[in-house]
Amino acid sequence: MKPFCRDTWVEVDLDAIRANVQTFRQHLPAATGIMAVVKADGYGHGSVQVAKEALAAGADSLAVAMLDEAVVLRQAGIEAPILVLGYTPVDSVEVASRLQVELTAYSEEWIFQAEQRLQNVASAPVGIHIKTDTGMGRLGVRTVEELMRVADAVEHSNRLAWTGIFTHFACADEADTTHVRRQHDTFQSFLQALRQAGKQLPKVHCCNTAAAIAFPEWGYDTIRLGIGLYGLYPSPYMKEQAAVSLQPALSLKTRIAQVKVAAEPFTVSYGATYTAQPGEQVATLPIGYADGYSRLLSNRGAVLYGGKRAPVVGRVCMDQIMVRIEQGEAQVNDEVVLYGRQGEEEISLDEVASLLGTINYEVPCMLNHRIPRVYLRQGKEIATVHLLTEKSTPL
Ligand code: UAH
Repeated sequence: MKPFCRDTWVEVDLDAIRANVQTFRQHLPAATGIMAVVKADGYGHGSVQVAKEALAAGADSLAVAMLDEAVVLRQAGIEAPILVLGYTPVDSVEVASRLQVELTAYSEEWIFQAEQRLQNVASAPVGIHIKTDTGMGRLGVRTVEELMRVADAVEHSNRLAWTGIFTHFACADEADTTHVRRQHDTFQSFLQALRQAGKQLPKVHCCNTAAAIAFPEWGYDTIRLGIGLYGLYPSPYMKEQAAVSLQPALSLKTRIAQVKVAAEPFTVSYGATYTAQPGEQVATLPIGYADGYSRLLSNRGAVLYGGKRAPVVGRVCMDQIMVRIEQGEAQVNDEVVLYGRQGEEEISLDEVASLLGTINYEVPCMLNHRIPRVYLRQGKEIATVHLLTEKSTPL
């Protein structure tokens, strides 16, 4: 029996994930590790499956945005080091301690509070990566003085261990390298100040995918590999440069639910914004904006059928869309590709992002738990995950 009851699914090619890790392995200095960034459920691909594949392919640690995402990985039996990149409320530090998850810190106050909360906790000290804000304007210490105070506080703690220092770049994916170079200079000056104060530097990291591609020599102890892990380039500029060759891992597929051939004109979907003309073949597909297929694709998007493009006609509904199929006689159950390849044609996440006026990162993240994930190795299905029907705590 099929493990899910709908004809719309995401396919994740684990061989592509593996190949992308290996590509970065070759691109980077041998001493630089790879921290696989699997926040946001692995950018919509499934954090547990991507994490396992990335680790098997040569990544040595993982990163998430929030502690709950790390809990999911530990519950799945993953023992590799995990860093939470974002803010952790201090009342959750016991969870981090119990699960041995490293946290990001950037305030003396937070460190004192965390230290107090952990006084009666028996497990090993919680690893802390200090975040420096060198020009992102988001999280992190901004001056050498602040950095010294935070570093001293962590060093003096017996419940926290200083295990990392990092920064995050704002413009590493752009042709103009002024901002990223300025940020890197500031980061270097922070590191130098710590050395001069006699401090032993822990794990140092600053590169996201874009910086790892453009400046592999800035890899330090590890890079934080996000979008590149999934086979996507951080920006159209970086795609054009093609300094590394990446393989997209995600496809979105469905099957036709109904076919109508217009004997006379009929209007399609809410608002009747499209009229099918006699002879036109309109197929209804079981996917909509409630799955993360944006309503902004109404009368703009396209899908692939029989290796050819078929335009989305009318408005995207909550659970269904309609497409005009111009070749062949479409049948109920025929496969349609919404994102990915079919034959020689491709609808890339970059193309969809550009239609939506956003970045490729957002497109897979929008695909939510209504859509089952099917994992492939060598083109064969090896596992499925359908979060919608997974058991949860009863009310
Ligand atoms: C702090 C931090 C992030 O928020 C994200 C990443 C990964 O970025 P890419 O997806 O662009 O590689 C790293 N670090």
